[in-house]
Amino acid sequence: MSELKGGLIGCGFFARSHMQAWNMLPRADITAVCDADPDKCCTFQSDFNVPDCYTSAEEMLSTAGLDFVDIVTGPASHRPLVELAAKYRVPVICQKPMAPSLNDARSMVDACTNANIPFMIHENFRWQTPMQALKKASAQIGELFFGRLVFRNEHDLYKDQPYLATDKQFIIYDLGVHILDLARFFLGDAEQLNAITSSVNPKVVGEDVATMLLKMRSGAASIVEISYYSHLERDIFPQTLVHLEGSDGSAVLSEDFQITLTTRSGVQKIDASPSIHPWSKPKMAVVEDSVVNINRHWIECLQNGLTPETSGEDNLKTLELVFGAYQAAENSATFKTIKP
Ligand code: NAD
Ligand code: 89V
Repeated sequence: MSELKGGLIGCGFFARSHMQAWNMLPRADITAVCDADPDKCCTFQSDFNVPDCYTSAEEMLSTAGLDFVDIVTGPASHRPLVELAAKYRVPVICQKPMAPSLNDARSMVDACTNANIPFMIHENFRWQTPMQALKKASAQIGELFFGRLVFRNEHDLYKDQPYLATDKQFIIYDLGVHILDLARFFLGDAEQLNAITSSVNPKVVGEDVATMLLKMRSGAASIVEISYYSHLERDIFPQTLVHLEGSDGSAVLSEDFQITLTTRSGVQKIDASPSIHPWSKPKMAVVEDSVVNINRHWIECLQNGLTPETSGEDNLKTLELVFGAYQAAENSATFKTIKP
């Protein structure tokens, strides 16, 4: 199969991980990059030896002859950029969170559907090696009736992502979107959600701690705990811990990617450590390796005409939970999802 020609928009912090991941995948090649800031674009182009560089996304999409585009800008620009990709009928990947409102997100999905182009949200947490291994293990524990997903640390992520300290909606929008997606990955879609939020770190504007309780459509309960102000004996950022219980046993992902699978026939220990790539910071390996995995999934979908797991349509259900959580926290009420 011939190599796919890709373009990348947004040459900031996380685009470097995207680029390293693309460079590991022989079936795709990023031949053009774009950033509204010409200095950033030039530096990125030369750091990664990319042939073409643009400061206008429209110019890139209309002239570069791309098979797909990877949007790695912040959420405020996602809708106009995805709609531009749809205008030029270029299959599109867009970073999370999909958009600042459900209305914008729905318009993005509609634009891609009308243009008949594949649209994937770059929701990488379910592509982490330990999450894929846990999903496989959970097939052995029967009908799931309980899940707890925990992401608690006090990592100084404001250094690399300074915008997070000033965003009015912070942890549920930026990080909760990943963990709520994981809840759906393991336990299926949700029908009810309740949330309690707190703003603990005085240097941060939005909420930095949230606890959510979900009733899944299957009847299972899940608890989603997220915090960026937890001073613990050991800081395990960016690990997510997961505890699943089913009718035939339990599957638990503990610190350092160790899974304990307990069934009626015994206990099995599984090491689900991610690959540490030469370009990856060891602490960030679980996230960076997941970028390689999801990018590989995109190539497979594009080359074989398959729908990506985290298509725009699918991700609307995760985003609905994000905004539902803010609504529920504000009203001290239970949010009920609309779609069956
Ligand atoms: P950043 O601010 O470092 O980089 C964004 C870049 O996009 C900037 O260089 C900016 O000039 C450029 N840009 C903005 N609008 C543009 C436009 N219309 N045309 C061309 N360029 C434009 O941001 P970041 O920290 O890299 O985050 C980018 C996205 O990645 C966010 O949505 C964030 O949530 C997501 N992210 C995901 C993960 C993950 O693990 N999945 C990790 C970090 C960031
Ligand atoms: O998704 C994010 O924006 C990052 C994280 C490191 C949690 O993946 O902050």
